[in-house]
Amino acid sequence: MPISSRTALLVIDVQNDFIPGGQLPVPEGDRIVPLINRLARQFRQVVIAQDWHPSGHVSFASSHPGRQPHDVIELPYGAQTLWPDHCVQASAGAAFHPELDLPHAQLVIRKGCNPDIDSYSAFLEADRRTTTGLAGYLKERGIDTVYMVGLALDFCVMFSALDARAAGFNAFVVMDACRAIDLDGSLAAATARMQEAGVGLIQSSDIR
Ligand code: VGL
Ligand code: ZN
Repeated sequence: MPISSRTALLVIDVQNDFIPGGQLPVPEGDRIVPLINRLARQFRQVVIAQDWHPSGHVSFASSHPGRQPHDVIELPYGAQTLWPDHCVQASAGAAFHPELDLPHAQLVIRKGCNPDIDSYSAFLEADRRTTTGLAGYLKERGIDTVYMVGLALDFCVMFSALDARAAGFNAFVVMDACRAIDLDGSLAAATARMQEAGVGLIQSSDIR
């Protein structure tokens, strides 16, 4: 697959809290950083997503007395998995992995900033109504195809890929440039959902 000028790379949540040693570590999350750096060199258009929660965010178990991380609660917009406090705005855990090297990235899109709404997706918050503006940005720049890499494959990468498809983009997930949390079979479920939605699941060696 050659890369056209109408294509962007979306690098999702490669932040310290999602790396082993962070607050919500994704196994082997650090391993993909050199590959992402290398892949990104092949893309003219690079966008970075950054999970960016206010303290006391609704997705934090600590905001719900008696609840533990990984509990699932009902919120006005539906089921919400609870997490340890993570990616608190301007904290060290919210910063990008120190070796992430994307000097030519043109946009950092921060998500999950609304205290009452989570946002796994870089396009649409969990209420499925509030947009981040990313689809409009990409469309105004003539982008019709989005490749995605990053963390976590079964949460933020999957929802971003599904929403990219729903917004009319061709969408590819570069599987070896992602890692998963894999909570209760979430990785297998994510793979099936993405395939069903027409997301291309590829390897970095498919891009040249
Ligand atoms: C993510 C859980 C909570 C992710 C973000 O980046 O996949 N997962 N916040
Ligand atoms: Zn989060």
